[in-house]
Formats: sequence, structure tokens, C-alpha cells
Amino acid sequence: AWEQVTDEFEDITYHRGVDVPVVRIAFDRPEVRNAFRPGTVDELYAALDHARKQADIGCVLLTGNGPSSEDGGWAFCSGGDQSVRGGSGYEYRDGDEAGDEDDPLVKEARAGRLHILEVQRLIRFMPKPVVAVVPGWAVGGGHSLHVICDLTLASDEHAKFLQTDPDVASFDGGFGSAYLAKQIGQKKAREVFFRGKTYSAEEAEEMGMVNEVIPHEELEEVAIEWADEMTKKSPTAMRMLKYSFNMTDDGMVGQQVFAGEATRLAYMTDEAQEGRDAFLEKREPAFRDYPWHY
Ligand code: 1HA
Repeated sequence: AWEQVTDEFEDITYHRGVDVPVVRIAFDRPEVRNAFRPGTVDELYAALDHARKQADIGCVLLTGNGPSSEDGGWAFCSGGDQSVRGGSGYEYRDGDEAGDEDDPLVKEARAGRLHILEVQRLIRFMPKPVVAVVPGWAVGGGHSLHVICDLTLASDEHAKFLQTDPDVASFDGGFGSAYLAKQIGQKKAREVFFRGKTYSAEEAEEMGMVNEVIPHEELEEVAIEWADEMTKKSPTAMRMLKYSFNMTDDGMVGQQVFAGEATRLAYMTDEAQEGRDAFLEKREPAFRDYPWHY
């Protein structure tokens, strides 16, 4: 069972679990296969950032609502909305929430955006697992979103994986491609982009970019079961593991994020309290009272 977190959003829905400490964030534009326009990305970022900060939430499910009322088609996300693509990115249009020309701050925002990459980074660095729950098409920038998620669960019947980037003269040269190659190998990742073939959920699982293929009707139920299992584990251990998995691929930023968590743990020691207390009491810290662990 879910309860709605807010009804403020237009292009996504945002719920939290009643029995399990998990949230469900879903694209809600099924008539365009859940393509994202700039406002969709703003809302997605806001919801993910909210979920990131909830200390009682241990897992995020990212999915797409469906089916389409037009033709019954299912989608996770079909990437950037090509109908609002302009010369420098995806553009707000008249009538969009952030498209009001009279507002000077918003005027800035009308420039073309590629800020789905900011969403990718938020998913990458948030200290809890994000699961792509793929009920249908994962295409283009939508495919890259499933790649960046920690885990992917896919509908046996409707999930389809397709990389159209070079068909529409776009390229996700970051996580969408390079990280995909880490998951499925260089040859396969190059095939996904260079050939642009549609892969079934089973094929995607064999390739190693889907964790489990699930009967369509049970997809969300199983996703909640996985969330239930993961959120019963130690939050600190889960966070350290996610950042450990990230670190080798994330260079100095990976080290910074992992080290930040090490600093947080170090702050919890008596030794760290002594450092703070000595400063506040204007005395030498008595660090010789603390062991050099081995
Ligand atoms: O690569 C990036 C980025 C890289 C770096 C930095 C930022 C990035 C940001 C974004 C992206 C990208 O996402 S580029 C890739 C953009 N996406 C695509 O090229 C996918 C386009 N869509 C399709 O190939 C197909 O529609 C489909 C495989 C998802 C589904 O095919 P299907 O089931 O045959 O349905 P179809 O009839 O094509 O689509 C249903 C409706 O949804 C159509 O509307 P209608 O003609 O009935 O009015 C279709 O136009 C619409 N639709 C689907 N996808 C999109 C879309 N409308 C706008 N944008 C879409 N992406």
C-alpha cells in the first residue's frame, strides 16, 4: 500500500510505502512513453532529493506509470521529449510551470537543459539503493537512467531495452555508455549503442543489466519485497557498500564521497569528541589516551 507524498507534481507521481520504508517515484506521461521534458526532470530531481533526505526511507523505486490510455503501451521512460528539444537542450515551453517569461529567474531556466545528468548524479550519490522498476520501454535517456540505478527489475511481458541516442543525434557518453560497458562488457555495450536493437527483458538479464525478470502483474509486488529485504539491513553498511561499489569508477569524487562517510563514522568516536572538547575548552587534546589501533 502507498500513500501520496504530494499532489504538487504534474509529470511524475510520488508515494511512500505504508508498511515498508520505501518510496515510489514514477514518470506519469504514459501517452508519450514517459518521455521527460525539463519540468519532468525538475520534479524528478525534487522528489529524489526529498527521498534522499528522509532518514526513515531506505530505498527508492523508480518506475513509469502505465499503460498508455492511447494504445495500452507500457514504458519506464523513453528519454528526452523530442518535441521540446531545441538548439541547446530540452526547453521549457509556454504554459510550463517554469516557462513564465515574466519571472526573471525563470527566464534563465528557459534555456535548453540537459539536467537529466544532474538526476543521474543524484541517483549515483544518494546513500540508499535506487531500483529501476521497468514495466515497459527503457529507451535513450530512459535506458541510461536504468543503467545508473543500483538494480533493475523488469517485466517479462512488456519491458524492452533500446538505445536510440545516435538515431536522434544524441549521446550519453557518461554513465549511460561507459558505465553500461562496466556492466555488460565493452563489446555488448558498443553493440547496444552502435546497432540500436531492441532487447527483451530476458536478453537484458543474460547480458547482466537486469537483475531479475518478473511476471508483469507481480513486478511492483516483487520490487517492494526487494525493498523490504534491503531496508532491513544496516543503513551504515548499505551506504558504505554503495559508495564502495561506486568508488573505483568515480575517481576523486568517489573517494570524496566514500571518505565523507568515513569522516562521519570517525566523528562518532570518543577520540573525535576529545578533539572538539579540547578546542572548545582551549586546552591541548589528550590524544595520547587513545590507542593506535592495528
Ligand atoms: O541521450 C540523451 C542525453 C544525453 C546526454 C545528456 C542529456 C540527454 C538527455 C536525453 C537524451 C535522450 O533521451 S536522446 C533519446 C531520445 N529518445 C528517443 O529517441 C526515443 C524515441 N521514441 C521511440 O523510439 C519510440 O517511441 C519507442 C521505442 C519509445 C516506443 O515505440 P512504440 O511503442 O512503437 O510507440 P510510438 O508510437 O513510437 O510512441 C507512442 C507515442 O509516444 C508517440 O506519440 P504520437 O505520435 O502517437 O503522438 C511518440 O511520438 C511518443 N513518444 C515516444 N517517445 C518519445 C515520444 N515523444 C517525444 N519524445 C520521446 N522520446
